[in-house]
Amino acid sequence: MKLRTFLASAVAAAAALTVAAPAMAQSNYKSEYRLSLVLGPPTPWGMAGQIWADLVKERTQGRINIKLYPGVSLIQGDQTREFSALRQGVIDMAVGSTINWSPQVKQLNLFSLPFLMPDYAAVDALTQGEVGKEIFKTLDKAGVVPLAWGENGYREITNSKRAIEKPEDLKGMKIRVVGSPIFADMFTALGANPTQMSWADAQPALSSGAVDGQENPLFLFTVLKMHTVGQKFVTTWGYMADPLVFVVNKDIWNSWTPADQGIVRQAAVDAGKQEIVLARKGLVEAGKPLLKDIAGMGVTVTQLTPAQREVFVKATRPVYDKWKPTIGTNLVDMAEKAIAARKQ
Ligand code: X2X
Repeated sequence: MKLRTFLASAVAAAAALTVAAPAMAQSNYKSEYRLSLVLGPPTPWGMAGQIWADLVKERTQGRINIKLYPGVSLIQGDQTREFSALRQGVIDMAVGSTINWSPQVKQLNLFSLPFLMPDYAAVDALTQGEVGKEIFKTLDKAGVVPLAWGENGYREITNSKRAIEKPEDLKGMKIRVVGSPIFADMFTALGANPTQMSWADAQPALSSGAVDGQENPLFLFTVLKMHTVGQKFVTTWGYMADPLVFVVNKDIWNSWTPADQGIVRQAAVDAGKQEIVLARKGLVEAGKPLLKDIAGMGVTVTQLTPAQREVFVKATRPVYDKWKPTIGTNLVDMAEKAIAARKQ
């Protein structure tokens, strides 16, 4: 009788364990995962986060619930601290620009080398090829889990003073630049007066005229109506494009079941693909409709001829050469080869 009771309770306990197992895997799940971004929806960058969050929620039946924190609000807008915060667990996950993480991961300055990537095929040759894999290994070593690539985009220069056709036109112009020192080097080489500040500080600085110009992908020009803060001149010079990277904090990643890890990874890949199409919208179609929209706002849009562009390439070449060993000579060589071999 006693034995039978014992066996029965043992069976019951085992049954309870089996039932409890999937629930237990989730009991260490957080009710909300905090996703950091600089730009929120409706920018392509913000949509990258939104699409990722939506796909994950749907495919995990709500087991993983991601909330967007645009404006890098988890770190009070200080975007150059995002990578450290991610590593430390202040941030659970992020869709971040290579520029903002470059102060901690110097290899990411690769994408900021002036005029390295002449076209979108060159960007893809890097992110979708061996170079992309190499950079993911570096990010993994640096303490985060990289999952997929997205795109902020080609950063074109805008200003309130004059049309820029040659480096001399930038002379003395106060230009807001982003957080990696390579940008200060480039704008100094071109004769401008670069001022490094966060995006949060850049917007009031543009409105008040504290700075004359800035550089960012052109969708941001239209979303923010930059012509209303005096940005009357746009030059498309395509000097660099910043990819976005979808990443998760390591402890958070390890707290998920392998099945859920697979879902989150695939959702990042899918979101990245969709977002890259959004980021290029208006810039890859014949006649570049986005440039027409901007011209329609009363803005002077200058598209450099190949010869004009070449003058900027030459003027910034010393910066390229200076940064190559810092980024890693082998990595830069690998990137140059991948670009030379790209399908156009
Ligand atoms: O600060 C910028 O210019 C932005 C929004 O493009 C980045 O975060 C790199």
